[in-house]
Amino acid sequence: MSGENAGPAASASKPALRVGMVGYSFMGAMHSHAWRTAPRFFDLPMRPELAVLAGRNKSAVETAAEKMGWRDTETDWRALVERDDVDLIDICTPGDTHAEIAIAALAAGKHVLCEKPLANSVEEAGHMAAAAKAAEAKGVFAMCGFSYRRTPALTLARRLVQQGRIGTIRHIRAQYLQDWLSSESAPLTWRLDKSKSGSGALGDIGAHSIDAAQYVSGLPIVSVSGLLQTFVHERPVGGTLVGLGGAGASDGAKGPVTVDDAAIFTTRFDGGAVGVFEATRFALGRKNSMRLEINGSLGSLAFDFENMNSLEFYDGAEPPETAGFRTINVTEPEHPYTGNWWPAGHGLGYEHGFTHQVVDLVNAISAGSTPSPSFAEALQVQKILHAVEQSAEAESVWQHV
Ligand code: SOE
Repeated sequence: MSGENAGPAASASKPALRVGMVGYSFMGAMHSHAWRTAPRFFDLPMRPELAVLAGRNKSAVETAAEKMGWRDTETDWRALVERDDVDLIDICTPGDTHAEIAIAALAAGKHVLCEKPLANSVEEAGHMAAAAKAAEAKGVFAMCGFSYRRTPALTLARRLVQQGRIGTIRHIRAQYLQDWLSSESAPLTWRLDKSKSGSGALGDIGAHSIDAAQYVSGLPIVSVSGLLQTFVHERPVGGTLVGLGGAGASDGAKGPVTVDDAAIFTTRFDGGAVGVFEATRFALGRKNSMRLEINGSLGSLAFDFENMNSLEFYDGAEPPETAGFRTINVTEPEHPYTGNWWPAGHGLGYEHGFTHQVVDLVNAISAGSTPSPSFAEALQVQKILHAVEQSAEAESVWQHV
């Protein structure tokens, strides 16, 4: 069965895939939407069910379950992973909890989908990858949620690289620019607490760029040199969250920011290509500008998530007189995933990458094949994050991954 472009079929006869999810805020809502929507637009070999939602606060988790369509709730993830009416655990919590939940779930024979970055340290990620490898021998699978690679334009970019249209890759330029921390009054949230998030812009959004760059180019990063910067060292505790930022309480109470606000690093890729990466949540005016540009011997590609339904392509084979970047509207049935959605030309949004993630995961589980990005692949990303931190600490000494 083709995952990318196969429409839905009658589902009653399909085996159920009963999902248990931990966490119900931004990512939890997004994943709930994806589990619900995937079987309505794609012909999946299994029938996902929103079975049990877990969260510590009983009334809050019950309200979330009601709103997002979950059948039952738990207030302890340990009880969730032991339930025999759940087949898969979806982890949508901050990074400090990923390893414990994922390892327990895999030991209990549940498939796992875990939000990115895989963990808060290479050590934890290594344990998770080992647990996933052991589980796989028993037909239990784990995947990490790097959703951007399922944006049709980025999947198409990879396809063009694989078709040889770009030739030998020389440069990879990746920027992930947001601005929700620009104001010094934005409150101190878990994303700014290293003990919860592992790192700041580096792991939160730089990790997406690393995954996308390696996925599209097919080239692994082998060494890095980085710098990290924190601009605002203290932020208000409490206050009103608006989206991810907003205004902190004005009563004067402040707490320390323990992560990087900006991460900049250069990389070498296997085979000789070079990369420049930048991740920040202080690029005022840039909302979710996840950009990737690749220059090869035969062509170039450029993508910006703020214009996510298109891909810029420069074909070096065209005569110089008429050559130039042209915009491919990645909205046609010939494009990855898009044929399952709206009539040609109508476009997709942020949430579709998460739905495609569910589609690919369910297809892999049903086929008994390793989903990608596997925990082993996500461990390699974790090693790159760590190498950037080490390099930054040592003031730009090259670090091998
Ligand atoms: C915040 O920077 C954030 O929500 C990330 O945590 C997500 O992974 C990214 O998709 C959007 O921005």
